[in-house]
Amino acid sequence: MIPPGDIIAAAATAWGEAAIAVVRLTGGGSAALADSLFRGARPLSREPARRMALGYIMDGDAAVDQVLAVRFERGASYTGEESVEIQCHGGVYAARRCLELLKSRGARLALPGEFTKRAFLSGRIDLAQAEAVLGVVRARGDAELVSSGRSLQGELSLGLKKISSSLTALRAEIEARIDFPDDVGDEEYSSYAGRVSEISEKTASLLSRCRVGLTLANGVRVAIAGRPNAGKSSLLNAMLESDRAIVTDIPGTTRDTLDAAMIHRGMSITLVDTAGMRDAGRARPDPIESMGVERSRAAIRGADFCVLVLDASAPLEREDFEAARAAAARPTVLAMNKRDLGIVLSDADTKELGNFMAAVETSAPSGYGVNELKDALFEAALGSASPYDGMMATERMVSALGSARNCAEEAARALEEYRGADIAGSLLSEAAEHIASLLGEDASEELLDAIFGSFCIGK
Ligand SMILES: Nc1nc2c(ncn2[C@@H]2O[C@H](COP(=O)(O)OP(=O)(O)O)[C@@H](O)[C@H]2O)c(=O)[nH]1
Ligand SMILES: [Mg+2]
Repeated sequence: MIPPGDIIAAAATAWGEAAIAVVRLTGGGSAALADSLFRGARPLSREPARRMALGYIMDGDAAVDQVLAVRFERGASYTGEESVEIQCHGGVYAARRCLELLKSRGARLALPGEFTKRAFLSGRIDLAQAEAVLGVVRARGDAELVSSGRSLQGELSLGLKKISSSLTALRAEIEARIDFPDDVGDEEYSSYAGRVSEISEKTASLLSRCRVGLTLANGVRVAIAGRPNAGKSSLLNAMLESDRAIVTDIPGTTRDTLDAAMIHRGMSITLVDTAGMRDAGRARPDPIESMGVERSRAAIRGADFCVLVLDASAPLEREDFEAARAAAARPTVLAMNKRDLGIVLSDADTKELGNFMAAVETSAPSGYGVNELKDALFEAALGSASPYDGMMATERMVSALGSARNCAEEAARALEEYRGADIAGSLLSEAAEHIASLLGEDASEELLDAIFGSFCIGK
């Protein structure tokens, strides 16, 4: 609960030189508090709600800044509470002064995410929507923004609520029969089982869309492995369409790993160039190079996927096998590079290296096949799902949805096997609890602190 009169204030825009800096405050009595330092044609509390008023922020008799201010009424603001927003001139000083004045009049500085937390506590948005706000703020690509917007608008919440009410209705029906198990016929059991399966399918479909949203939010990390001179750095540059990595024909040029991010079809992909697997068994291994090889292995372990680059114009070498062994730690896409020089490697050759999700012929200098390679990575991450069907979700949400689906599936099995309506009933109530946790019903203070603590101050 929010104590009455607890007015919080924060800068809503980033500190720095900019056109405007927005300071906002929320809580019962915000407009009256703003009246104590705003001087316009009339007190802000007497201006119509949601209408900008021009005036000055006063420190005693001195004007600190000329501002535009607006008040929002309870029930019609971001937080759901009475709120005020003051647009100071950009830069740091005027807004900071305005905040200090607000503090001296009784407001306190907001904690991270406290505005959005209040929107949740006042019931204006549920937890799934609150977390989607963060998705919008952090979006790096188009698809991610679309999926966050969708969750923010409440599409995910609506899906969850529908599942929740089907669960409740069905549970009530099943539980009413528990007291008279002998009266429950086979047909009734299988009709219940059918309805539970339907719920579990709906949950699974929501889950897969949330997985897409989570993948978009996390982005994917891809390590580029292969023997020295296969063309790893060249391919990285071609994928980025910039010369990030140094390319030479001297094997072992890349000694450290290098990260670079790009967006492909709305998804953020971080490419990690690696030093390449040099034959560790050489007579006099270079110590810096050896460290690079160790880092390459660590980079692969830290990645979601791997691209194994082969010089397809030459026969396989021992180092290719070494690189393939390291890459095998992650699902891997094969790049058959140097296609322009003529491909000599056969399918049988590459089969000896292992199993791959896809193989793409590339030629780094001309960019041939590079887009296909990006597509292959995209499909490795998202399968056939369209990124634009995603719904923004967090690990917590995906895991709760997964548990709800498991409970529903198990309940359907229990009913199919006539294992008793009571087992099914309790599994369904467990599923309902997982769904409720997604919407934030009965959320603990610790959970809320963990979620909103990752927001910025002023959001
Ligand atoms: N002809 C041709 N040369 C390539 C291709 N990719 C890379 N190279 C050349 O191969 C050499 C090694 O490339 P580099 O990207 O440094 O390989 P890395 O050691 O795997 O990072 C350089 O001289 C590149 O210009 C390609 O597709 N075709
Ligand atoms: Mg290199």
